[in-house]
Amino acid sequence: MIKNICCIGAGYVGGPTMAVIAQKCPHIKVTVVDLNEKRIAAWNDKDVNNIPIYEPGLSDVVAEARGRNLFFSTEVDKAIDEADMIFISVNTPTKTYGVGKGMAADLKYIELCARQIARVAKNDKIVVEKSTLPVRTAQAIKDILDHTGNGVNFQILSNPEFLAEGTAIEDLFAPDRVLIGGDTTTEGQKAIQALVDIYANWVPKDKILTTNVWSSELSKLTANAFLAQRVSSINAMSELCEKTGADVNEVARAIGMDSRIGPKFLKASVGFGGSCFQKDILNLVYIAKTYGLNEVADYWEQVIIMNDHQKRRFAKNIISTLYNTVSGKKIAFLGWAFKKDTNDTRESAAIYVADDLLSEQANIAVFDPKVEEKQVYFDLDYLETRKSEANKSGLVVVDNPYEACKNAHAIAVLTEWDEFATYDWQKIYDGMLKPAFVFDGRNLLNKAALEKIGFVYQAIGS
Ligand code: UPG
Repeated sequence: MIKNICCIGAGYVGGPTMAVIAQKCPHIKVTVVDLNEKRIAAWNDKDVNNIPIYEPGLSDVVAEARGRNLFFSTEVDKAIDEADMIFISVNTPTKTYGVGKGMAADLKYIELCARQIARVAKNDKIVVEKSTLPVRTAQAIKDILDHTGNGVNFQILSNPEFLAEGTAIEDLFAPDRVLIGGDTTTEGQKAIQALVDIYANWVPKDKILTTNVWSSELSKLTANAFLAQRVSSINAMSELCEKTGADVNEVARAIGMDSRIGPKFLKASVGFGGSCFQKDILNLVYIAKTYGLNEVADYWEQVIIMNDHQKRRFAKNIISTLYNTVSGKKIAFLGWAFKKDTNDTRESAAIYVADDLLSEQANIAVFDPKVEEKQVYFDLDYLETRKSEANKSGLVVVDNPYEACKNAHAIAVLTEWDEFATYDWQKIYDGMLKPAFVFDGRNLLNKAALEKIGFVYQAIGS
């Protein structure tokens, strides 16, 4: 029976997942460690509203378990030493250098974790891959752990996380499934059972799926690839709808009622973002290429190509509609996050649309209910398209949507925040230059109501 869990990495996955395990299993001590002192201090902040991740319901879970059986610490070695089970939940960004640059996952941090565990461990441990990893990473971890020479036995499990941002706690409380991959040996099966027993404290048994390690690793990449592929598929149709007079919302509803297709993930948009979809598909493409499976690689790469196209053509359409020039024109951005209910901006479509418009010398005013100014500039500077000063002079971040839209030529909706639909659109219209354009990248606003006010309204795919 597992009594002591350590999780390396206090980020978007490790933090919420461990908080829920601790809450549901008061008999298990859970310690989340991270080298980042600031982040750990934030997780330990007396005011539970100051924890570093915003997720509905998370602060309640942390408030209940923290100090009881949930701990956040920077003492990595100590936590590894004491644990029977160690989750690795560090980031695996796309490589920015060397072979596989821009495609392969950078496993540097994973390997460092494995080496640290190998150095510290004095008794047998189960090591769980929680980070999304390329298939066969477990082998690398095992190679490192099996050469400690101190007689310690390790079992490696793969237990990918499927939670989505903004609904993390909901997803953890009632997952569609929990996936656990392990060795087919007796010891492997025992390790699998130990992790099954933890989840069984709150997840129905029939939703806990066990497989071999490789299937589990690959299932995670496959799930994200399929989800992203649906978005790119409907986005591809959105462009065709615009040319033919069909309405992509109607098409999505019509096909979604086919039970074999299903209604979810068929919302046309300015393009998908987030930390996972693009990274995981690029990774999949890279793995396929490594095995010489070029058709497989090309097939999945097309999902990314379509997504890039969708972002680009949104920006292009703004420019051409505004009489082929946005130079010196104010354009208001409603939303910067990659989706609603999160302050996460990684790979957000907004970044790329802004980048294109800034290159055309537009003046952008951004309002997002949760994203901070410094993050917006960080995202733009990261692209290295132009100097930091140029980003600062071309774009401002404001904390009021009406101010963002004041004297603007056009409004672009980049994130589907619910509150955008509730604004006083008459007031916004009155403050804008005419004709007043709205480019709704999320098909969120009411076309008829806006047109009645006088807006020139354009949605995606109709
Ligand atoms: N999106 C659309 N149209 C849709 C659905 C989604 O444009 O019909 C966009 C959405 O706006 C966002 C992106 O797709 O930009 C991704 O959305 P979502 O999947 O909700 O967000 P993530 O939090 O990135 O979650 C994904 C998987 C989750 C997985 C996680 C990390 O849904 O299961 O754990 O990535 O791997």
